[in-house]
Amino acid sequence: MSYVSELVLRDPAVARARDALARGESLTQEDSVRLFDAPLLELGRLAGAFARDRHGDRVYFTVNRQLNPTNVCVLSCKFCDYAKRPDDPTAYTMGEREIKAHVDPEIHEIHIVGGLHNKWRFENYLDVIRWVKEVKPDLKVKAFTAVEIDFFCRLTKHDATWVLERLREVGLDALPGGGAEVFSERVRRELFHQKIGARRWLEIHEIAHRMGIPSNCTLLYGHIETRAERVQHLILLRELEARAPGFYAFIPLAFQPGTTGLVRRQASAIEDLRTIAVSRLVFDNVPHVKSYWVMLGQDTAAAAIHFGASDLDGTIGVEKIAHAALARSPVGMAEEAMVHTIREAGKIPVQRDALYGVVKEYQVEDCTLVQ
Ligand code: V47
Ligand code: SF4
Repeated sequence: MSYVSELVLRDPAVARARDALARGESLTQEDSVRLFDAPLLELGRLAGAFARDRHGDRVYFTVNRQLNPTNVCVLSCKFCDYAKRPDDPTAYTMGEREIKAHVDPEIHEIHIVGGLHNKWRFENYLDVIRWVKEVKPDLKVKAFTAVEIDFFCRLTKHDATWVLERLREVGLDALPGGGAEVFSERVRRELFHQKIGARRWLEIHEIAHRMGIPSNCTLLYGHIETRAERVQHLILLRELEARAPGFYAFIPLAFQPGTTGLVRRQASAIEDLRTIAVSRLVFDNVPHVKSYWVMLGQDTAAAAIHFGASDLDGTIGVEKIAHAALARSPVGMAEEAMVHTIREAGKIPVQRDALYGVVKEYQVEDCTLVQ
């Protein structure tokens, strides 16, 4: 017996998805694309039930910091407002003191990503992890996307296994999910033709998983991609997880138009909720779908808890990538606000570290802290 199989649904496409999932079958490309047009609340009920079958009423978050050591980048992806050329007056590169100051003693995860610096060597990137670990040796480090790992391979002329081993030696625990964008050659050619494509991104995460390094994965949506391309992306990730398990969470990243001129406005909140729900149902073997409040905004991120999301990411501190693209969400959220948001959705907040180790499960009385 499961929440999914018990659901009474009217819409034929959502009911079909329920029946397939209840039989333990994954959704096909065609059925998944059709779900985007299903009645919103029926779709949400099915995705919510699916998440509940996996996690009960628990919704996870972490007290973390994002560390972006440099915005200097040798690439120029068309959707990116964050990266700067080395001579740009707003280009920055952090030093040891600034990096160490970022490591708040309260945090349980640090998420490190940044640009592909024209002058840095692999050693500079290793130093970033070393310095973080010097301040807090037990801190869980989620660092460097597959795009950065591929860049390190080219810098060092070594393969990804060698690069990942060196990073693990200095304290890497997991890879973040960035840099995947959309696994569509059409979109890649148009928006980020200098960057690695689907094959290399998937290869690096597969190598990491086989080495016992877990990771996350993302989709950048709400620009020029089609819904069919979103679904294709989810299916490729689902196939990788089946071949070489190791993903913790899938994070749909809502494109922030910023100053790029790629689209006139951001995907609507309804489209965000549909994308979260379809992701939960299609990518049936990933433990969590994250509702990333920085890009969704706090209200949509909270609503997504009823559309299959089981993780709210973290408190973050200062976020730079989405805010360079003019995201209107606050730059950080307090632990109390996270707890409050999850409880308001009728769920149990669980604070985790980067490896989903439980730091604290909040009881009802813990929430009296919160107004
Ligand atoms: O790789 C860049 C994307 C990613 C924009 O692994 C943009 O837990 C929206 O990957 N609008 C970085 N997105 C963020 C990321 C992430 C975030 C939170 C948690 C995790 C995780 C990973 O942001 C980049 C790129 O795909 N990005 N510009 C933009 N204007
Ligand atoms: Fe550089 Fe990443 Fe921005 Fe592309 S998305 S320009 S690789 S920082």
